[in-house]
Amino acid sequence: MSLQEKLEALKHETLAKIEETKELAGLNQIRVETLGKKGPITEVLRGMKDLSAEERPKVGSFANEIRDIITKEIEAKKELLEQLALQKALEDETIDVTLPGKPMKQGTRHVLTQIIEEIEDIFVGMGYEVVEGFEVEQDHYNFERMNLPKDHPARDMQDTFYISDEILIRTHTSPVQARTMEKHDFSKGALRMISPGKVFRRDTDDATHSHQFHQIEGLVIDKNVTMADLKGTLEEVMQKMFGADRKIRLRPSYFPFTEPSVEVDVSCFKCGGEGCSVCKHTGWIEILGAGMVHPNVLKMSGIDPEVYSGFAFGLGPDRIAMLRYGVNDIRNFYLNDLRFISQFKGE
Ligand code: FA5
Repeated sequence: MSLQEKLEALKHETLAKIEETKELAGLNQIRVETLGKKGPITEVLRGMKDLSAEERPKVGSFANEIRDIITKEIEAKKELLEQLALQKALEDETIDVTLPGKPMKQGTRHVLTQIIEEIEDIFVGMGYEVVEGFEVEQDHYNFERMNLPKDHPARDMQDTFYISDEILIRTHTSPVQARTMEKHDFSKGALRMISPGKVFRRDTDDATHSHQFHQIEGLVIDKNVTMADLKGTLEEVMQKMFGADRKIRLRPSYFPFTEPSVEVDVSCFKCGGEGCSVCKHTGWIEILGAGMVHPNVLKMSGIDPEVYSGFAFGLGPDRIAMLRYGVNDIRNFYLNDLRFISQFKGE
């Protein structure tokens, strides 16, 4: 077989292979095998040195022609295969927008968070600052600075989880009072703050007591603050929370950190004061503890009780949530039972 015949046969064989191949990888292999350095065309071109001067240019240009034809065919096939691959990928990724969607369940904020945020909004609207305290607290701030020295019998009112002799998990949010008072710069004006958070007591859990619950502390210190300010402020807050017709009443009470101390009742929002199961037929609901800040507490925070006075209060959002939604067991708030929690959708 002459060189030309060999080249002609090679062309037919290669074009048939190109035609047949369906993969880019296979096409590349054909290119390497046919046109590569060890391929048959290179071999033919190498063998030209043995040809006569007359034949050499003819065979040379024929070999080049065949190489060009094969190269073009490979390029064309490559483009075709690439297009087919793209088309297939597009088909595979097609999204059927008419398929029904999967419904997503929307979560809600916990009912206690909702109540706390609602109370925060009311106080912020009245010019109060929201302050964070520590859940792990020193005995010093939780008790001593609240006028409850180590041997004070009123410590029994709040059974305490101690971590060491000096460290505990706070039994109320009142330590935030002391921490805020000692930092406040009164030359810049009055101190008005609330502080919401978790508190802990070694109470036995029952329907109305939990070893972990929430409180919102409130504190106002300025010149000439009186009991009337306390009453007016709390009445306004209760009306914003429970309706414009609400009234409050103060009953004498005892807290070591306030003098005088009061227990605050709000007229029943369910029956309007006539008596029902929510207010245990008294017409009133006990809602928080409060009082005028004890002079000892002011002194211990570096504030002169002859110049400044103030009021403080502590309310329990868990109890408020129970009253408002008719929840008869406080433990429901802490069980993470979605059947219970998801009833409170919030706004
Ligand atoms: C106090 O803790 C005072 N620090 C409140 C205070 C602050 C008075 C500032 C004066 C001035 P008391 O122990 O009464 O007070 O608790 C306050 C509120 O927390 C109660 O009215 C009640 O709503 C709630 N509370 C108390 N113990 C529990 C409990 N085990 N579970 C749920 N809520 C409770």
